[in-house]
Amino acid sequence: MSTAVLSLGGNLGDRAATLRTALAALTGHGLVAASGLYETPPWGPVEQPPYLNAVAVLTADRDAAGWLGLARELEQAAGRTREVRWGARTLDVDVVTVTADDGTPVRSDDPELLLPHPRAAERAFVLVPWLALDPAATLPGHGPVAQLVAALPPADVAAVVPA
Ligand code: PH2
Ligand code: MG
Ligand code: MG
Repeated sequence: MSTAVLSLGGNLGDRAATLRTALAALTGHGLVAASGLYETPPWGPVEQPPYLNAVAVLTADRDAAGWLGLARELEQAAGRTREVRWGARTLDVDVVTVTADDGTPVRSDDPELLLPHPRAAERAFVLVPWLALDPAATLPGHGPVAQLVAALPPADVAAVVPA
């Protein structure tokens, strides 16, 4: 058994329907809690439409590779194709953290699955929904999510708005 934090996002098609469908599918996979949907400005070097993002926490009999497999299943079910890095997509599901049953954070340097997610600490679209879902959340190696949100540029935080 392990607990995973997943970040879900999409900016093509009916974004809300895609995210709601993905979150509904997670109820069959050990969903513990899910954030609401947040409207977020696109992050990164590619010009693209705004995203809807959400965060989910799940506990199930999966290891890190198993969580990545579930993320890819959800992406495929949403018609995701592999395209430009950081570009527009119907659904992106990223594994942010995996925590073993004894509370130990799982670390992975597999380029297919870096854990904890190497850019989560900078991303308001991950941290703000995660903090709303779990005020006690911590990002292994970085500290409490509340402190990470407090350290972000206030404009980044203010731009992540409940949808
Ligand atoms: N995902 C990306 C690139 N940029 N921006 C926002 N706001 N939300 C995302 O989920 C996102 C992004 C590629 O994974
Ligand atoms: Mg991503
Ligand atoms: Mg991804």
